[in-house]
Amino acid sequence: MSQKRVLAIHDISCFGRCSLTVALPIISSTGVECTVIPTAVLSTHTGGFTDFTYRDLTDDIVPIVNHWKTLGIRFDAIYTGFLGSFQQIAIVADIFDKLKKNTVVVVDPVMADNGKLYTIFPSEFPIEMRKLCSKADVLIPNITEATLLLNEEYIDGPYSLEYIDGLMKKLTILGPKKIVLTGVFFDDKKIGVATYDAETCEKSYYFSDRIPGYYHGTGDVFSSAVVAALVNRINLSDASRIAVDFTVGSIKRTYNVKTDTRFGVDFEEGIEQFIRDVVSDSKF
Ligand code: PXL
Repeated sequence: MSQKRVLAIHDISCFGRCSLTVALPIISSTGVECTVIPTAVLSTHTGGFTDFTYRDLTDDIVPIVNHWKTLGIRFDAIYTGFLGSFQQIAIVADIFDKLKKNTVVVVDPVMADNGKLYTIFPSEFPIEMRKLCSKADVLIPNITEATLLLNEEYIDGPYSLEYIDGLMKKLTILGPKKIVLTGVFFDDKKIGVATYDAETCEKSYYFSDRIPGYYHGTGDVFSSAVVAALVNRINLSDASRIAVDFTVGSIKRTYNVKTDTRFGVDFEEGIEQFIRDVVSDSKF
């Protein structure tokens, strides 16, 4: 069996543990090659820091892909997260078409949380993001992103099972056949994920204790773990369960030592257990 290869298309936020600085170690740790296209270099992520630097690398993206086309490189998965502009979204959508060859496309439509579009994005951003999401095989939104993609009003939880199932079904109508919906809760104690596969009609729910506070980069830790598990031929519900355990463990370690929540979560000390979980469920 040849080694699997993922292409991760995200920015590099030099400090703050998100995007590529998270995707690379998590995906690589499971024995999968992680190729990257850095879309921008920032001194930190944009969540809670001011005066961060931003070097846009949009002009480099197409030449990188054109070079690869001469090399005939194939990817088992392409994984995208934070994208900084309409132009980047359009370019990445083209890349899916150019590079897809028996490739699973995973889109985390990073743009909003807690009912609000991130302030750095214009109000039309979800419309462009919807176009990208329509090309995904696996979509990993939180509830706010799901409502923006569906052009629905955001409502506060706790949610009902019918509401969550309805959101996931409607998202599959946009294009992706597999949905992993994060930030799902039916009461105030537990929070977790729901999954839906429109091809098999399978659904799953997995919850963990809610930890107080808002931790940056947890969406990227979670989605990177899902991608790593899926490429290791773990099914959608087990991949999501493993990713929840890994993310929650990372949040707990960070909560216990009271690190500044902007600095990201301590996922590094959970990697050993994460690898064990992936290996025990992997179909290889
Ligand atoms: O974690 C997502 C993310 C990635 N990259 C940048 C961000 C964010 C979230 O705010 O600002 C630059």
